[in-house]
Amino acid sequence: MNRLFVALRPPAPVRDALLDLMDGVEGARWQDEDQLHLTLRFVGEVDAPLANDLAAALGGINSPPFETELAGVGYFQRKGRPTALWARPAPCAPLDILQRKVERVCQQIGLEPEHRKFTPHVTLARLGRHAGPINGWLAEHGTFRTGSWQVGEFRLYESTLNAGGSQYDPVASYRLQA
Ligand code: 3AM
Repeated sequence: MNRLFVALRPPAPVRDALLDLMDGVEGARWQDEDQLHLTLRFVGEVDAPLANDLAAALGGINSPPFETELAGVGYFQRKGRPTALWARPAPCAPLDILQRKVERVCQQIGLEPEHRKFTPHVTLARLGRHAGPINGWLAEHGTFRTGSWQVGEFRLYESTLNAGGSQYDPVASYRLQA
């Protein structure tokens, strides 16, 4: 079985800007540079034939390159407790269109539809039960903005769960073309 997801990989200068945000919350498990990504679709565990179908079907997506930027930070919470810190893209119609194309392909090959609303973000940290307060961090980085970059490809990633965190390995890249 392969645990897969489809994502964008921010370019190096953007990753550097994200790494600069990774301080100031006690107990936060900050992501490593090589973990940084913007998930378009979490696929989950699929067997090898389905993984191959997905890899091939993603190659059929036709979408032009587009510009995007990250603007703002925030957090996810569960039962009133913050669980993750993230940076989010500014509203970006081409990003939403690409996400919908990826979703359509996933359904065409037989995956269950993703019903949760697409909330584009780049996870910066996971927060356990004993993490410190995040209000200061949120206030400090409220005006975070990367400047825009061109998205020229998206990737299929394999996720491996290790004791120390998740390892994300790109298994295929798909060039966006006008
Ligand atoms: O893009 P982020 O870092 O927010 O949390 C996992 C990570 O999200 C998420 O998929 C991304 C790559 O692993 N993920 C893991 N299990 C998931 C699940 N069961 C999940 N997303 C939705 N459902």
